[in-house]
Amino acid sequence: MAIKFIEGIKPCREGRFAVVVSRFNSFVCERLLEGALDTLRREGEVPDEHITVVRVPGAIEIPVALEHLAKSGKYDALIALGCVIRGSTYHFEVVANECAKGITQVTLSHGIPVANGVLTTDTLEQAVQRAGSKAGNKGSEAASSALEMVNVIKAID
Ligand code: INI
Repeated sequence: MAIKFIEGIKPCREGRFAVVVSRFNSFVCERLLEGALDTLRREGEVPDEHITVVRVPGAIEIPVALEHLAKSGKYDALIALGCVIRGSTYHFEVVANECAKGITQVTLSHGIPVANGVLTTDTLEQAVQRAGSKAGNKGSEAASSALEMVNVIKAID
């Protein structure tokens, strides 16, 4: 008996994706969005008409937008992009934890991949490094994971 391996490939021309991006720390979040869109188009070969971008005020609002997108049944995967910086708020833990918890809840309750591209850093400098400079682009990584998971789930089902 041969082992059956299920692995996602990246091109996903038929897939439909929604990206939820926070406006808080928009300087960073817009770079994450650029990375995510670039990866969906180039790696995933996803046509623009299969991509929806939803802007929300802050990371706290990301899960509720994800919940409605998931409930609509129109998307194969969702991508969450945001930036929570410890130095800029006394309620860093609340914002970061509630956002992460909400993302997990949506992905498990609807059974669709939600890629977590929400940065949580101590400083703005660390965030900038993860948004397209020396530490890569977390938005692009999240999009890549969403592409792979759509194909993995298709292969499992
Ligand atoms: N939202 C963020 O996305 N990042 C932050 O760093 C942040 N800080 O620092 O407070 C933040 N706060 C706003 C929050 O997400 C909500 O938009 C706000 O509380 C209204 O519900």
